[in-house]
Amino acid sequence: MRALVTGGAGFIGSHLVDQLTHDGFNVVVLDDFSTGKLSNLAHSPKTRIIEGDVADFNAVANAMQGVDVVFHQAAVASVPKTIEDPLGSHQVNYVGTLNVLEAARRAGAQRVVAASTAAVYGDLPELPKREDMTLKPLSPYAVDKLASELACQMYFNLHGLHTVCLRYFNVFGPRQDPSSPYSGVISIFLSRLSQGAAPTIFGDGQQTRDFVFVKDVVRANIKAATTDGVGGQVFNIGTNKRTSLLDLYQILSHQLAVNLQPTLAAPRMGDIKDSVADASKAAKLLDWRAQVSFDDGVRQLVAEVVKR
Ligand code: NAD
Ligand code: UD2
Repeated sequence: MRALVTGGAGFIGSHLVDQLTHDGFNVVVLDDFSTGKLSNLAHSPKTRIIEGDVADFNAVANAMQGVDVVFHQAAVASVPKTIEDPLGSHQVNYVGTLNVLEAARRAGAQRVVAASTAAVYGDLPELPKREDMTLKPLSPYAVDKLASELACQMYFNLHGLHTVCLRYFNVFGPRQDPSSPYSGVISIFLSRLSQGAAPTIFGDGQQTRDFVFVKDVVRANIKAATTDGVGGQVFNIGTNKRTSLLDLYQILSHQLAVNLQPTLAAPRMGDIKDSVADASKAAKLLDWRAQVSFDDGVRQLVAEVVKR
């Protein structure tokens, strides 16, 4: 089986490449290296790497040759970047998905699994989030991800292409890049604490998130690609549990054995108070549940950081 991973040099994509390689897939990566790194693919040296842009149909069609299954991870994943450049990010986040679907259809690929996001739920208060709830995408990022979900469903309905979209909640794990202020909060806190610098908590720290470990997200992708009868479906990928930022701070400080007071700052504009998945649909139809507890995930991550 040949698998194409778009965005395969990124945080989540590279873990997916490692697992697919381990499972015996012949893996092709299409990535423009805008945020991805070649070093993320060091564990899978046999991967065929194509440098190219998902917004360029010919590049996608070329990478698609002989592919059976596609894992579409490439995106401008930073919400602020999509607010700054809605036209450019639309080419990647929506047109890129359309290119993947159309190239897959033309090449006779059987399945496409696409990365979506909990951002499609916006700031509506009802919790936990279920797939059938009202959606409220609040950024170009969320609108393009929702449009991509609809395009995936459309290709299933029109062409029978087996598409599945996964709404990831807050993913964390090794290789998450802490370099931007809008990187995942765990990667930022860990990077600062391990350098002896105090992180900033925006707001009172009581806000909660559903942190899901990257290896569980990889398992969800593989389940989505290998389960029959789920074409055209959308699934939440989260743990059903929420952790407050203050708890996160304490757990990280404890595991790193540091004692630093966080800097407190005003809440971020547009910050959502609480977010947590109801992931029972994935449990029922994909037989997927998060297996790595928050504490274990953080332990694995801290061990990697300390090793470096
Ligand atoms: P990432 O930035 O590490 O990975 C994205 C990858 O896509 C990078 O390797 C980047 O170089 C590549 N890429 C970007 N634009 C491209 C283009 N035009 N053509 C080809 N490649 C391109 O981010 P990530 O956290 O690994 O995100 C992976 C996917 O998961 C994205 O679709 C993102 O929207 C989604 N997602 C992530 C999270 C999270 O918590 N990390 C949450 C919800 C959804
Ligand atoms: C996540 C996604 C984002 C979008 C959004 C939709 C990530 C990295 N971001 O944003 O792409 O889908 O959900 O709701 O997955 N914080 C601090 N200090 C810091 C950094 C963050 O206090 O240095 C806070 C931040 O204000 C927020 C929480 O930590 O309350 C989580 O922040 P995040 O950027 O990791 O993720 P989130 O949920 O805001």
